[in-house]
Amino acid sequence: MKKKLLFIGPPGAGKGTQANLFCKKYGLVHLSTGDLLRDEVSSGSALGLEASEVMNKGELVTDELVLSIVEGRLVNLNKGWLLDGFPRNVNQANSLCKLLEKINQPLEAVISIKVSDDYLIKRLLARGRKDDNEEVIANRLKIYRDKTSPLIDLYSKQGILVGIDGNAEIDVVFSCIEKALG
Ligand code: B4P
Repeated sequence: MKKKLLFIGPPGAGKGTQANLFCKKYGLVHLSTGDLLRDEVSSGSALGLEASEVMNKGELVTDELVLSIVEGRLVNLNKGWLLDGFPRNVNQANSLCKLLEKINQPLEAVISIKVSDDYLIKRLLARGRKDDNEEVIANRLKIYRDKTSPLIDLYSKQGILVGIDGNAEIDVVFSCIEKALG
């Protein structure tokens, strides 16, 4: 089973859902930049306050902030890790590449979870987080298309990308991911 992983997909694709299941079953460390940022917001810190305003509009927080959060956590993880929601643009992908080279832990696979827009919107509205309303979802989808989706091509060219149909039930999607990484 591959153990240095990245899950990529539009908002609501189920990255967090699948990453949680996968890390529990296979003992990997789950690094979700969304969760880490929400923890920062809950702590009430100045950084959290700044991040909260950006996240509530569906924008990406600054690369510097996200990188500082990820960098410290990736070092000394030898058992395996799963990046969920990071990188989200080419600059973050380049920084990740340099960081992984430095710590000599190359990415083994990238799972790209694909879900139709109708279904994404339905799921996010049903979840109802602060950034899950129609206007903000539309902005998040646009940012995904403009900034994040070019990474699919980048990882595909490196030969480590696997596309997964994320429209199905959670356990069906999970089985497909297990097969792809086995
Ligand atoms: P994230 O926390 O990464 O959230 P997400 O993309 O909206 O959700 P995800 O795809 O993980 O969906 P989930 O499993 O929860 O990002 C939030 C914000 O943080 C961003 O907008 C940005 O502002 C900021 N941010 C994060 N990372 C950043 C970075 N690197 N750089 C800059 N900014 C960053 O699933 C969604 C819902 O669908 C759930 O309710 C789930 O139960 C349901 N669901 C999942 N799979 C399903 C299935 N197969 N069938 C039915 N329902 C399903």
